[in-house]
Order: sequence, then structure tokens, then C-alpha cells
Amino acid sequence: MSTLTTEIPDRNAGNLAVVNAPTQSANGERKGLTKKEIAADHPTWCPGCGDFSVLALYFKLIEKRKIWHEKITTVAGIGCSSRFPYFVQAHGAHYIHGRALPFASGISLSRPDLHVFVFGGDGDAFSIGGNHFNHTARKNIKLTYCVMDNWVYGLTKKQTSPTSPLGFKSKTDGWGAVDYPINPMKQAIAAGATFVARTTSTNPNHVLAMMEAAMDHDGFSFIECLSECVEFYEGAFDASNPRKGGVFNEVPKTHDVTDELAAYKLAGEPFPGSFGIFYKVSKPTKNAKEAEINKSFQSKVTGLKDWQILQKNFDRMK
Ligand SMILES: Cc1ncc(C[n+]2csc(CCOP(=O)(O)OP(=O)(O)O)c2C)c(N)n1
Ligand code: SF4
Ligand SMILES: [Mg+2]
Repeated sequence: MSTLTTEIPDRNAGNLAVVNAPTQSANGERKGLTKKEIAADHPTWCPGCGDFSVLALYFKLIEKRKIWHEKITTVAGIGCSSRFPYFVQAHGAHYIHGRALPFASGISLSRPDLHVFVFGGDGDAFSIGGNHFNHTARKNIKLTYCVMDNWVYGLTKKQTSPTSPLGFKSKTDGWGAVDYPINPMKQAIAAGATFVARTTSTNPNHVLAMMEAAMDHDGFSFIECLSECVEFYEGAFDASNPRKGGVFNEVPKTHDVTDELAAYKLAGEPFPGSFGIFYKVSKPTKNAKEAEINKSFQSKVTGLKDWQILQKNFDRMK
């Protein structure tokens, strides 16, 4: 068995650690990675946190779809859920609070060979990052954004989040939340996301199916994944969990995923609502449009390297 030596930064040591990953089977085919080869530090989430399940399913996705180390790109903002990239032994960034999407957009636009996964929380996505969410969706940038929605700020120990329901008692609303919560599904559809799905961390097969479908979508794919914060909002999603006496209803088979109004209606169902793909349409991505512009420019300046073209443009602006 041959091995590939890949240099991957060791976040603990602050230097470069060498990871020896067995990459070929006896017949010379490159093997898929195992969980052991993808898992990094031991997750520091509270025991029972829903985020563990989402991470385990991301590992499953990587194993199942045979994504190699050098093609795994995991980006997040700040929050408990946003600690995600720390726990994945591959390229990734734990970026600025609310700014994961613009950072990930840059990677997506410059590296068409990768599929970028972005993970984060409801606060990161819809409070401080709310504007970036809308703009990344409308630009239809090819990447998958999985928001682990727990209806609370977990990392900062129980403040009201934009998805907290009315009456939720937190450190910022001791009397109970008075502001109307946003509906992530409605927001994603209205902003122009071309793939909008809903799942829950308590249904592993469903989470994996949504991740796979999102990854295969050519455009901005958004998944709202309910993920319980057992520390600061215990039982929030019991009504969606059959093991806790709730119901898990899949999107009806008759639902037309290209019908925006029908998707919006599904998004308006009272909790626990439906789970599955609400909306999915095909539209040119910003990635494809930019590639077209680059191709057209390059055909006019044959023989020049990318940096020389850039230099020429800067010179022209002087
Ligand atoms: C610019 C900035 N403002 C505020 C904070 C404090 N802060 C860190 S995480 C967070 C909210 C996290 O909530 P959420 O995104 O829902 O993630 P969770 O912890 O619930 O997974 C806040 C307000 C920060 N780190 N940076
Ligand atoms: S505080 Fe909540 S969201 Fe954060 S790790 Fe603990 S259970 Fe999970
Ligand atoms: Mg949260």
C-alpha cells in the first residue's frame, strides 16, 4: 500500500504536522478516507449537543463521496456550531463572526475544483451575518451553507437569537422575547437561494441525504438543520422528534420543488413543519458568469499570465 504525505497545519502545535494517509488500495485505486483520517481534535461541545450528529454526518459524507483531504474545505464564523472546522482534519477556517460566507465565496469563485461547505449558527447567519446571507444567496455562489439552528446564542451562554420564539426567556430578554423571529426558510427563498432544505440533527439519514443533495446542486444551497442546545434551550425541538413524542413529517411527495409560492407556503407551516427539499431551481451561478468573463478577457490577451493581466489593469487605472 502506498502513502501520500500531505502537510496539514496542526492547530495545537502551531506548526506543520505530517499526516500519512493511506491513499491506494491493492489494485492501485485511490481509497476513500476513513473517519479516523478526517477527524481532528475531540469536539469540545457539551455532551448531548445536536452539533455532534451534524459533524458525524459530515464525516460520513466525506467518506461516502470519497472527497480527498486536499478537496475538503470547511468554513465557519463564530459560535459553538462554528467551531466545526476545528474538528475536521483538512483545509478550513474558523473565520470572523458573521463573515463566513464572503470568505467562503472567495474560495468558491477561485477554486472551481472544490465544493465549499460552510457551517454556522442562527446568530452567526441571521444576526451579524444577515446581510451576507442575503447577498450570497442572490449571487447564487456555488457552496453549501448548513445553519445549525438551536434558536439561541449558545457560545455566549443564552441570549435571544433571531430565531428564538416569542416569549423565550434569555439573559437578554428575562421577561421573554418580544421580537418576532425570522423564518430562515422564507428568508432563503426570498433572498434568491436556488436550493433550500430543512432537516434535523435527530434524523441522521435525512441529514446525510440533504447534505448530498445540497453538494450536488450547482448554486447556493442552504440547509436549515435543527440542532438542539441541551445547555440553554433543552427540548426546543421535541415536537419534531418521534423519540420524544413529536412528529417528523417529510415534504409531501406531490410538492413541486420549482414552485416558489408552494415552497413559501411550506415554510410558513407551524412548528414542527415539514422536512426535506422545499425549493430547488437551476439558474446560472456567479461562478459560471465570472468564468465566462475571465475566458473572454484571456482570449484578448493571449500569452500573458494572470498576474500580468491584473498588472495591466492596475496600470490602466493610474
Ligand atoms: C463581532 C462579534 N460580535 C459578537 C461576538 C460574540 N458572539 C460570539 S458567538 C455569538 C453568537 C453565537 O450564536 P450562534 O451563531 O447561534 O451559534 P451557537 O453558539 O448557538 O452555535 C456572539 C454574539 C463576537 N465573537 N464577535
Ligand atoms: S452551549 Fe449549547 S450549542 Fe454550545 S456546545 Fe453546549 S449544547 Fe451545544
Ligand atoms: Mg445558535
